[in-house]
Amino acid sequence: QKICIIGLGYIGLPTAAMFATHGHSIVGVDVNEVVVNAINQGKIVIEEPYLDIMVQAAVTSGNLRAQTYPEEADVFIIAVPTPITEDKKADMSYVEQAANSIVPYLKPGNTVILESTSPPGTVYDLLIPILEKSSLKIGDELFVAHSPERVLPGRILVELVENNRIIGGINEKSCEIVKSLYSTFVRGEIFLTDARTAEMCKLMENTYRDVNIALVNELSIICERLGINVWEVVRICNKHPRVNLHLPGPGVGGHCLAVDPWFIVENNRQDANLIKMAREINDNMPIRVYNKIKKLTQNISNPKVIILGITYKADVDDLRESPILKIIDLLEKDKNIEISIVDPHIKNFKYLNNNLFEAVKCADLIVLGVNHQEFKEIDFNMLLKHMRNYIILDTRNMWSQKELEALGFNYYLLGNGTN
Ligand code: SAJ
Repeated sequence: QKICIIGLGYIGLPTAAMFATHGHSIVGVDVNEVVVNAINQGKIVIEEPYLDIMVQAAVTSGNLRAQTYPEEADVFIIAVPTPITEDKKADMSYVEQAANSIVPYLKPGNTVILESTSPPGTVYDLLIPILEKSSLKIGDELFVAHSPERVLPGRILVELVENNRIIGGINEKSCEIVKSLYSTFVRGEIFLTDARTAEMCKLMENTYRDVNIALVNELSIICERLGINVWEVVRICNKHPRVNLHLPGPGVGGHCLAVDPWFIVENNRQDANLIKMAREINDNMPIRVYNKIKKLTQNISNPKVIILGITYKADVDDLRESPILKIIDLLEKDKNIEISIVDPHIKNFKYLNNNLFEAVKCADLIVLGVNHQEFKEIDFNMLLKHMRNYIILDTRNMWSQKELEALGFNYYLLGNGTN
């Protein structure tokens, strides 16, 4: 089939490449010409394991080409961002623009799939009214479904194939058409439901994770005050067959967990208490890390602080909603503190110096923000030669307290009330 995919970002592009390498003819659309030109040369501008190889194969086969405007197709997939506004509401402008952009190209028998994460009601209240401008009979001549993406950055290509998939069609025919389409590459189970339920399922999956992380972050604060090591509590509790505590840390980032719960809160303020509070707990974690940094450097004049890792999580190049950026914002306001950043996944950022040994010259405190693989193999003996004071704040429980203390570091683990 011919598929037109609007939005060639973290979801649209892997999906396009996947369909293209499974025999479909794909026109990828993005407003960003840099992205479009790169793809047409078989290259990518984002970091995701194996995506470069797949895009290259897809483009070389002739099944994938990119452009800045849509064209006629059998199926249209909308995979544009749904960010959050300042006042914590879903910004649906990209979905709106994408939907409007395909209206002139819609023909009887076409299918429109919304993959973007959206507040419950989006398909009926926003998408369908736009699609109706085509004068096609919705559900009869034009089939519509919400099939939310649920893949984990860093494992996108594996999870696109192996994860179960939700398809929320506006009627049975829409469900069946979309199911047979995704069946070309999905090996997981495909669950059919209505559009509104699909919208809520997607939001609740990320909310479940956010609330669980908030629970353990709250526990981490309590443990620190009571002189208990939260990491030990989590390790032991999780031996129970029905307990699965998540991992505490410096906060929750990314364009999903830090955003999606607000899409539920938005129109349910009177009922969504736990969900809202969890968001607030996680959003406050960077302040706690900042306070800890202040405490650890209080007796040093003009302390130099090195932040290792600033992305929203390990082994990705994505900075969206990263809690580490909030810590940096707070540190910046403190004119006495000198900041240096090391992140092998980032090429361009203020204070960035990816030569670790140069960055730590005369440093007093190393803060591990993100547990990238690269930071597992650090030569701490070399660090000792360059630093002024030997303090470490590990927010991810990546390193061994015993080993670092034996080398002469003052090692602090976030959430460990015993150190
Ligand atoms: N985090 C913790 N503690 C944990 C787990 C994560 O603090 O125990 C933090 C991470 O450091 C990061 C944030 O949470 O800052 C989010 O990371 P993540 O790995 O939990 O999730 P994402 O945002 O990369 O991807 C999520 C996934 N959702 C679920 O697992 C329910 C993914 O499957 C979704 O497709 C994706 O959101 C999305 O696009 O919605």
